[in-house]
Amino acid sequence: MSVQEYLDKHMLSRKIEDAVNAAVRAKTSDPVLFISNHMKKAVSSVITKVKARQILDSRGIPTVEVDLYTNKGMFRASVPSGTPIGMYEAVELRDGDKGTYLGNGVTRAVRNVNEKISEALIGMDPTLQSQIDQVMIDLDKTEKKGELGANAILAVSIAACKAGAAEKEVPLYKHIADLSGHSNLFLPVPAFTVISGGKHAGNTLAAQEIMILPIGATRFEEALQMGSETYHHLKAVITEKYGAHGCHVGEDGGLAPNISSIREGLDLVKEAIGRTGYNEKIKIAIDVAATDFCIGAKYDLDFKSPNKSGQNFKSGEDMIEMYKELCNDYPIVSIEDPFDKEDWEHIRNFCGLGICQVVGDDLLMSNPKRIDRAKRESTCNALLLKVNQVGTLTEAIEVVKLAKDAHWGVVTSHRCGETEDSFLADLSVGLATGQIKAGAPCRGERLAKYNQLIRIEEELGDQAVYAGEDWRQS
Ligand code: 2PG
Ligand code: MG
Repeated sequence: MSVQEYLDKHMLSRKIEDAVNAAVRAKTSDPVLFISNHMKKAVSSVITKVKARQILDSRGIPTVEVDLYTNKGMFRASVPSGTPIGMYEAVELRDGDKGTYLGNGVTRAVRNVNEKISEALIGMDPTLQSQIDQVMIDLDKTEKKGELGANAILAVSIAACKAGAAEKEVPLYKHIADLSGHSNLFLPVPAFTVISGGKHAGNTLAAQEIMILPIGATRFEEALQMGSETYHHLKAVITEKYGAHGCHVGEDGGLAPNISSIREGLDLVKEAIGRTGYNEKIKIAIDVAATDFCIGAKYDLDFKSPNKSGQNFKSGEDMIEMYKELCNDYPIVSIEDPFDKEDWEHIRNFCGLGICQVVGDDLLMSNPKRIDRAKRESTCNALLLKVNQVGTLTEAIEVVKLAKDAHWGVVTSHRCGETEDSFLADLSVGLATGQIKAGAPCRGERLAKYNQLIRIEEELGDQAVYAGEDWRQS
């Protein structure tokens, strides 16, 4: 490495220039001492070590955890994982050795952090998030981060962000807001998954999630209380109707009674909301995840009932009619992935009706090109942000900007395979997304996020603003 490259890598030229400028401004009589003290302070804030390991996520499947060290201490981050959807998302690097963890090991990604990324980042200033992310992108050299693995890169990116906040001595959400260039901080409206289905549960419900949104709460803490109370009333409603075994939970912590229609699930949720007395303060959202049961041009709503599969096929038009009726009969304000990820025609037609928020998750895969197309064709009006489909924090910030430029709603989202990392909470506040989906108000890996939002609200005190009725405009 040449001297110039070394200076550039560690941002030393800029720091030396800053120190000299400060000495000139101070008109110091001892510039050498002044500059050396200034430099000592400036270079104290560097990454000194990056160490990764393999841990297990909430499904018991390996994922990557990183400890990133600076002179300020150790900063830990781990990455979530979900059901892979396709060619547009960043690559989650897995070992593929069927004899170990059924092929799901991440030791290659871990090695990439310990051997390649670590060497490239040591000496860098942790506050310079975009440079850190760019170094990893350049090192990877592939479009979808397939060489180092997005799971390796993202874990380091998040750990660096935590180190950057500590370096600046500001809360994590504040550092994220600075990085994204705005000053609005909102506590998001939580979308609590209360009923699980689809690929997330063993029942026969085709749709993946029924969620509740406490839009009428005045504070996040109150929203969490409403969510918890509704969840427990729902448990009682389900127990009365299906017995206690109806209260097993799916991967996101939602209850998974053996129901087979969305209407059945919505009736249970409506009954539970009624018992809380919160009524119109709580709205409903659905993640249909329709890609999972689209066969050809038809939707198989009985895809999980082996005896009935194929008998309840619906066309795209039938699905639009079904959604219209559901939105009419229940307080539904948001539907995610109502159609297959390539069924641009029907989602556009449905979105055009303007009945509710239409969220693109599998449709968009948090991919800028797909977001651009959706903006041009008006196929949805909200983004589900899954940071691990993007791969770095800097790019995730850009993706959110794309959505906000189109005046879309933005939902900061967990994955079905989560860890106890609470980063998502700070991210949703720092990016002022107005909405967060982190599963049920139940199970530790989900509550890691919601409980962190309680702490953030407490820390912000009088400055805390709950997105509430402005959940889509934050
Ligand atoms: C979704 C997510 C989270 P997964 O579809 O919105 O619930 O699921 O992580 O399986 O993609
Ligand atoms: Mg989804």
